[in-house]
Amino acid sequence: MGFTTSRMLQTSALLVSLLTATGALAHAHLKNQSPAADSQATESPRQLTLTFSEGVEANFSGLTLTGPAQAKITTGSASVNAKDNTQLVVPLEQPLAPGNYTVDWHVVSVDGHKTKGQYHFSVK
Ligand SMILES: [Cu+2]
Repeated sequence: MGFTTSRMLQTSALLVSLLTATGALAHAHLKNQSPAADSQATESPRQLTLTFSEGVEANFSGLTLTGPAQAKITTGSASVNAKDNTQLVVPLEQPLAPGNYTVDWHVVSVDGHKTKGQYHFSVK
């Protein structure tokens, strides 16, 4: 009986670690973005495009854009590309003044997991 119990515990510990590893792989990580992180755009972008490793849910995903002097920039609402649900698109309603910008993004991937992060770009 002791043998069976410890064997069962081992098996469930293995299952838990396997499930955990699979869950971590399924999270939406930011793969690339436009304007690119740490890049300098020569003219104001019309939109911000963020591409993730997994599909994301538009209703629970978005970003805040902070500009020069910590000013919060009003953007259009985030949407997911109808042809590619790994792409989150945020239109800009007015041209960005020259300076440094910070993007704080948060997404919920199609598997229901939340991820978030931050990157910077600048406009010349
Ligand atoms: Cu996940």
